Amino acid sequence: MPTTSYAIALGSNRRGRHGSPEAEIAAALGALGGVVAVSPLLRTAPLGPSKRRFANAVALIESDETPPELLARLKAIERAFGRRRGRSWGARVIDLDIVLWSGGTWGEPGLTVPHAAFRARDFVLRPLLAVAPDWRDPVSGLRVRQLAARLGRLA
Ligand code: PH2
Ligand code: MG
Ligand code: MG
Repeated sequence: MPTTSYAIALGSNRRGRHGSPEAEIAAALGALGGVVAVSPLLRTAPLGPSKRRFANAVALIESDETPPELLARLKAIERAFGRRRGRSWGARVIDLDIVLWSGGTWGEPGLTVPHAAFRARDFVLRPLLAVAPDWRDPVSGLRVRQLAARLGRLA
C-alpha cells in the first residue's frame, strides 16, 4: 500500500503526439499512475520567454517511490512525450514537477522538494488550491490556501 503522496504540477504549451497541450496533460495523467485527484485544467499566460500560453494542472498521486525515484520516472515520461532538454524555459510538450511530498522536505543538487518557486507561481498555486487547500508547506509553515491568499486574487 503506498504510504506517500505527492502533488505534481503539469504544464504544456506545445502540441505533441497526443495533440493539444490539454491532450498532452490528459495523457501525462494516465502515464503518471496512482492519481487520486486532478485540478481543473487552466490556460495561463507564459511566465518567462516562451510566447505560447500554457495548459496547467496539478495532480495528487500516491506512490511508494522516493523523491529521486519519482523524479527519474517523471523525466522518463517527459522524454517519452518528446520533451527536448537544454532549452531552459522554452516551449515544452510536457513539464512534470514535484511540488510537495507528504514526507516533508528533500534537498540535494538537482532536486528540491517542496519546489523552490511554487509559492510565487499562480499557475501552480491556483490548481493546487483546488485539490489540496489544507496541505501545509513544511518550509513556510503555511497552508496552500494561505500561500494562495498571500499571492493575491486567489483565495
Ligand atoms: N512553466 C515554466 C515557465 N513558465 N508559465 C506558465 N504559465 N506555466 C508553466 O507551467 C510554466 C510557465 C517552467 O517550467
Ligand atoms: Mg520541470
Ligand atoms: Mg516547471
